[in-house]
Amino acid sequence: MSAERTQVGIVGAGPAGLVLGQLLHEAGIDNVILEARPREYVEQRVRAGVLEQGTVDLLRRMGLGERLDREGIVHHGIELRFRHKGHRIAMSDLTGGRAIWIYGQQEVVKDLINARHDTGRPLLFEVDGVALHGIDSDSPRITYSHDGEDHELACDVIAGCDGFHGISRPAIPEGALSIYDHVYPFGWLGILARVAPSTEELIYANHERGFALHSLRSPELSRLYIQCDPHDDIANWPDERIWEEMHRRFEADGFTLNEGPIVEKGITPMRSFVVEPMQYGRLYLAGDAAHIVPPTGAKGLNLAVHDVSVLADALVEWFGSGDGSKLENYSATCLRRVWRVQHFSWWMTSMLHRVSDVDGFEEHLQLAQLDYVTSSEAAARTLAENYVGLERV
Ligand code: FAS
Ligand code: PHB
Repeated sequence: MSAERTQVGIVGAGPAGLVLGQLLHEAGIDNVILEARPREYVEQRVRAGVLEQGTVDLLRRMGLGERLDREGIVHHGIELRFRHKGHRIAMSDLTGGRAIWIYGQQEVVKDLINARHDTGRPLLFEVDGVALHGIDSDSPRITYSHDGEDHELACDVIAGCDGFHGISRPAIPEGALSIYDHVYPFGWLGILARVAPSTEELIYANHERGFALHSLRSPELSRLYIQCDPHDDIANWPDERIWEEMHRRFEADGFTLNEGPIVEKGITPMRSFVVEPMQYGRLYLAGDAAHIVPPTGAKGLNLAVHDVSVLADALVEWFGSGDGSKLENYSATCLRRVWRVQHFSWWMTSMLHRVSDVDGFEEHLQLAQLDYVTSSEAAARTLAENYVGLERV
């Protein structure tokens, strides 16, 4: 067993772990990132596609804006489509110029991994058997094996950035966490298609056959989602059936949906999940390790980045001056934004997805909400400021 030491041990090389590692590096704080999967897998995993203004501002401040500014696509509005008619929400006009960027999560991860290598600091892929020890002591440790050798990493602090299915959250004793978990009775069937997007801005459609979302990745790549049974098997969805359903749900005067080869497809269940507190002893949870939002609000990645920007700030102060006040308040500070984002994501999800609705009451409520948010400037501004990302919560 070889023994190493660092100040911050980071489990997981997703957006949360990689951004934290970079921010700590910039502050001269020693850290090690441990990732279970191979580099190729982490860099190819198709997930988020929308970056909030605040996330883009932070990546630029970290010197990671070059490719984002060259290849990312800025959007100043979104479309809400219902009763087969589109309604634009002019987000930038309603928020003093704030916007969103279309830039794939895997592109953000690639940029962060390249930046990490430029720092020369450790980022180990394909680690096995990661386990946490002494998290409620002043000398927590992480044990793991890598390249067939067992290692023990002594730390001052551990950051659990290992996602929903990671080992960090379960390392916290039963009963020490309050768990809020809401699973939706529907999922998303998502596709990546090698065809020019059929729209300049994202289209969120509420349709009698269910929700649909037209997003994109580049002028050649479209990303689309439709509401489906979360337990359905993707094998039941041959490409023709997917396109037929897409055409029906995006139907509107003067709109044509471009079809092309589907290069990736999958079904994702949807849940709203939060644990409180997001810290236990010297273990700090960030991102999907602590909370999951339904993707309707495009918030998961952005919330993960916000968590670690709060954690990095608190750690810089603690290691720098010994003042632990921000670290003690890490969970409370993050949870204010977590619940705001949970509410927004649940609200968007409830307004846009169809549930079995015997008497049509739910449907009328949804359409009344959509009529209001697309006719009242005050209501549209509420949606816009949450979607581009609130500066303060
Ligand atoms: P991640 O899950 O990204 O990263 C955790 C890392 O930890 C992984 O690399 C994993 O391999 C590693 N790990 C796990 N267990 C480990 C162990 N035991 N040891 C070592 N490493 C371990 N969010 C948005 O903001 N916008 C969107 O448009 C959007 N679309 C989405 C679409 C889909 C289909 C999905 C599934 C999610 C979407 N999300 C979206 C949410 C998503 O982006 C997550 O919020 C984001 O990946 C969270 O980042 P992390 O917390 O870093 O977790
Ligand atoms: C995406 O582009 O993958 C995307 C966009 C908006 C969402 C969810 C996913 O709300």
